[in-house]
Amino acid sequence: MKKAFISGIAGQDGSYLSEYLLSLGYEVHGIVRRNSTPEHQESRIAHLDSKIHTYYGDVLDIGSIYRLLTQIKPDEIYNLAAQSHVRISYDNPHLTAYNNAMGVLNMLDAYRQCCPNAKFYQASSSEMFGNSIDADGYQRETTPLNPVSPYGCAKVYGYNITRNYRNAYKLHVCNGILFNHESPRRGSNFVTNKVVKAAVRIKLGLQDKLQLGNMDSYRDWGHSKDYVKAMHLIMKQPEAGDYVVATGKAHSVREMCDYVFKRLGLNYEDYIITDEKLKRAEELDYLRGDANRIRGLGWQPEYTFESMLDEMIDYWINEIKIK
Ligand code: G4F
Repeated sequence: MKKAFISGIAGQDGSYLSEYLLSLGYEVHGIVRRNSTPEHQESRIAHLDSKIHTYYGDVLDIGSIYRLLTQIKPDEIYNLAAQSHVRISYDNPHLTAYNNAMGVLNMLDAYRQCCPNAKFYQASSSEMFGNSIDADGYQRETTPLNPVSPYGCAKVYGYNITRNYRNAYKLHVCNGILFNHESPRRGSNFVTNKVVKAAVRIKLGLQDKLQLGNMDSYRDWGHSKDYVKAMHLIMKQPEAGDYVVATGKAHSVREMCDYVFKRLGLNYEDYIITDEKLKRAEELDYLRGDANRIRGLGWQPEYTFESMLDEMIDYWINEIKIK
């Protein structure tokens, strides 16, 4: 039985990855950050409680990482822990750098010393590209990294130190460069889930208006369930490498709002108010990924933009009606 160790196991991707690895027969271990409201902290993995092994831990608490990796001796390590909100990285730039840059180094170094025969996955991000875009309108593995947020800058360090450990120490370490990926488990301060939840509440008469920031940026949105399968596929390769994971289709925030409100029989223009505070000091305008490299290994997403949003709409209708 293979053993996996996941930092960020209680997050959206950590929870779907745990389910996927369990379905493949893995023993799954992971660290959960302590916070003051424990009842919310593990809600995404509560249904897996008896099947996975969780420990309090943090990528900044180097001692606990060394201890756990020494004890568990995993075959695969997935470093998913991060301060994952781009706008909040402007409010907390130092914390974002500690978690998303130093946290990667901590994990890599503990891995190198405790279990160097394992494989290591780093959750890199399309936010690293910033406003770099190839002439054909896509970002891919070779597109220059030109980050436009404290989050993106920290992720570039994580990406580079991962490549450095691969080359310098001949370790099996990989970067998945994931474009935006969503699901009903997405935090509701990310734009898709924020819009879906608010639109359902408006439909049910529980809310009048929705405040949003920039409506004209484009994102390549996929489903987290599809993307965790890509993570595992990347790790399965005999040779370590870096892979873009994306759908290849871009939609604006405005188009996403239009789809969601229309599905509920509403016109988004009647409800959305622009709030300058929700805009970023520097915006990333357009993301569309060319995932040909990983598609060449057989990966392809099962969800479309529409079926992903439909699932989120159904989730919130059930969730809100029950309460
Ligand atoms: O949903 P978002 O906050 O995602 P963002 O910033 O693209 O970052 C996500 O994807 C990255 C991959 O590229 C990940 F690395 C990162 O961890 C995260 O998962 O915002 C998407 C777009 C942005 O252009 C933002 O300006 O939506 C725009 N937006 C407009 N109004 C808003 C809002 N975003 C949020 N969160 N809240 C708003 O009210």
